[in-house]
Amino acid sequence: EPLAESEAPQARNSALGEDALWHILYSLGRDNAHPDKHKCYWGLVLAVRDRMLEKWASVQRQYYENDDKRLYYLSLEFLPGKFLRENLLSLGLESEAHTFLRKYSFSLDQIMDVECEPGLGNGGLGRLASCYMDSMATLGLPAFGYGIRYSYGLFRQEIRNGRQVEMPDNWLHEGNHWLIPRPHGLYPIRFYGTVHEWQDDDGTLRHDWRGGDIVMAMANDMYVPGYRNGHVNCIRLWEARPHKEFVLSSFNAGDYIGSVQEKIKDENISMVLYPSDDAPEGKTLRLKQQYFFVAATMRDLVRRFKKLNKPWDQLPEKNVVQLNETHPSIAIPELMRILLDEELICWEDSWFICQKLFAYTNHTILPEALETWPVELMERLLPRHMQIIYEINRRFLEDVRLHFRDEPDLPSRVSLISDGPEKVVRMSHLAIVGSFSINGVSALHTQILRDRVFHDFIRIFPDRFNNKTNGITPRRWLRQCNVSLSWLLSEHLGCDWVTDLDQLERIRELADDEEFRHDWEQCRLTNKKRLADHIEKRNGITVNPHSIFDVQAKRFHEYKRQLLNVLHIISLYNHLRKNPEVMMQPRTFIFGGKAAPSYWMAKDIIYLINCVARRINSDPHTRNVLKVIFLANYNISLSQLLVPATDVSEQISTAGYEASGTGNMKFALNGALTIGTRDGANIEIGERVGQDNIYLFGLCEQEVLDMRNRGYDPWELYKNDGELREVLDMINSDEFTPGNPTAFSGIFNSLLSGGDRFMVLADYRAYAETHQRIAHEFGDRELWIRKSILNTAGMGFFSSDRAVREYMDDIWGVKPDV
Ligand code: DL6
Repeated sequence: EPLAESEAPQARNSALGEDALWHILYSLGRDNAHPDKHKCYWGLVLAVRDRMLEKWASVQRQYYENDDKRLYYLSLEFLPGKFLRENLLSLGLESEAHTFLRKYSFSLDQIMDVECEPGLGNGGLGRLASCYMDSMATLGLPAFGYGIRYSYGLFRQEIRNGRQVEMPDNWLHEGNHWLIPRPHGLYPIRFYGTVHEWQDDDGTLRHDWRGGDIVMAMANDMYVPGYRNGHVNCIRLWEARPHKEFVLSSFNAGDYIGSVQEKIKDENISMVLYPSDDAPEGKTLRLKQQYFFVAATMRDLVRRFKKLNKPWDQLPEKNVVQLNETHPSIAIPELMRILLDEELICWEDSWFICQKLFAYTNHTILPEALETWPVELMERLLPRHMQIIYEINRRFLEDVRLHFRDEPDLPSRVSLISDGPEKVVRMSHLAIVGSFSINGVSALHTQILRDRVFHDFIRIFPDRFNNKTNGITPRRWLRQCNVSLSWLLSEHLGCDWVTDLDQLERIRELADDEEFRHDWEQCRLTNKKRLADHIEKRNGITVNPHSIFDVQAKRFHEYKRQLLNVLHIISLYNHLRKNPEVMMQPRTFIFGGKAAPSYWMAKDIIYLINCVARRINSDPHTRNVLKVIFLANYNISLSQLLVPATDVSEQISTAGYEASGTGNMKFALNGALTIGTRDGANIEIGERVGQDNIYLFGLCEQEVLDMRNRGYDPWELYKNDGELREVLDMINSDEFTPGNPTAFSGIFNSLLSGGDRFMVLADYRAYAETHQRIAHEFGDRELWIRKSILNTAGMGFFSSDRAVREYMDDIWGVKPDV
């Protein structure tokens, strides 16, 4: 906790470079006479960190002094991307850093290579958490992020012989000075054990959870500076530490290895991030991770609250907890346990406090992604929590029966516990019942939650549901990743757009200015050349920077339909081979993304793309006009390179399946044109950038439902569309895998005999026709650049500053402290 004002140290006023040299010698213990790029990097990190820590300490002090309401943002995942450039930018230290580096003949780009990117998330949900932390700091909110300091982040993807191979991501192998470990204040976290009942003096039945295993939670703090406002917040990531260094009994009994294994078992909890974002694996270790980080976080919240000496009913007046998905929803029974069993508050008051404290964001409607935990596992691992969940459920269902007397089936539909062959706790129901706000992440997604997924709950809690369309931070996703465009924008608008993205509207009128369009195109070309160089280095393939850069970069999942994209590429290839004389707009199709290691279909789709790429890129008849690139190990850094260089952004999920998408926002903000379905936030992007400046195609959500209800037969499409049939027959033969005709039979069958769950074939024709239009319009440079400008101009709404302001005003009730 921060020092009192009088004890606070003076802010540093030496030059950044001097401090970096000082740290190289005194903190790193290395000779600082002729620092190489590693030393320069680490020295700079420590010098920048000093400056953040000073600000952080004073901000923390301020929170206490001003008696601020605090926001706790609980997320099992964060994907911050690399820190150095971002922090320099936010703190206004970029030019000082350049001056220092120039002295030793390095560029910032060069030393950024030294930094390891923390992959502490799977994709959209984790990246959203990081964008929101950036906006919270920029808006000066008293906010705290909480998560897990995984030793191994999401796996590193390699492509070998066209297939994805997963390699461990040991991101901490060189240490990481952005993270400050706090080994002195550890919390004990209990698992298993038993519940004892006792009676207090009033005869009230009380509970006490005892025994079991104890694992220690140690904080590691990661700092998040606001953009040039002197505000610094922190994300606290918990690391599991052994309760005792060694189990003394086994150690003394001569079982040295056994005692070390106990220690390792405890540390396992924070060892690795689960690599699936849409199909929870239901493993004990995962539930342990969830409870571990939530229990430590609630300890921190309660500790800070107790310092204020306020009555318990003021807990929700001084704090609010946002649950990022259901992963942290065990926080609800955990707080109940603390209030009931430790603070001896009665059920009614405890429940009142809980329901006013928690808010829940839903990020998915895929039925397989809605989290459940077997009752049997919960009873063993968290016996007291299971009792509390039963009691929450009993009281809730009693209420439901009372208010909906003529709907006898309703209680079982909304119950927190589902009856089936295996009884499970439905975590989304727990989160809904225990929260005062439940939000979806785009207008369509929230509507689907209302109409279908949580329809019953809307009637029970009509006021709890609301929409908060996602947003992205303009600092990383424009100012940092697209330097040339940022300069052009600042030249015409001034610099305020960085924190007030609606200002971009003002470039609308410049779309008619020929000189501005010319400059715009030059910026885009610079970015495309940079990406082309990267592709040449990484993949050894030359691409034409004047071709259409068509990018689909995101997790691999059947609903995201990378398959639709590759089917269309094959049909273009066939067309070119059959009509060598036609002039076709040169196109470069670029893919990036990881598949969950156990998701075989997604991995087969990666293999298909790579096999198609190998074939097309080596065909002398087509390779000047058509290229297919798979960029391995898609992560935030790669995304920062791709986003500003993209002409066409592929957002082609089956309508009704993508909750929002945020990649769609990043590309459009940087002037890419979207080809997309009427899904997630694509719809709202279309409304903002104008329907003439986006290529929406295919079935809408209602049409998907109707078509399925009517009976959808993909074989009909196969029979009637010759071009499509030819493509499908090719993947069902050894065309792309010579000698192995069954390599893609799984894919072929899923599309035809398997019923094409994600309506790939149903949308194929509309997709192909839309691409034809795109190729044609890309050739009209004036038209295309105008559309590109109008995309950027219309994207102000999708700033995460806007989204966080909405959360702040409508849900959290916290105020900026600046
Ligand atoms: O809200 C962030 C992001 C959305 O933009 C994506 O559409 C959605 O798929 C993603 N959801 C998840 C689900 N994770 N779990 N569970 O990552 O959230």
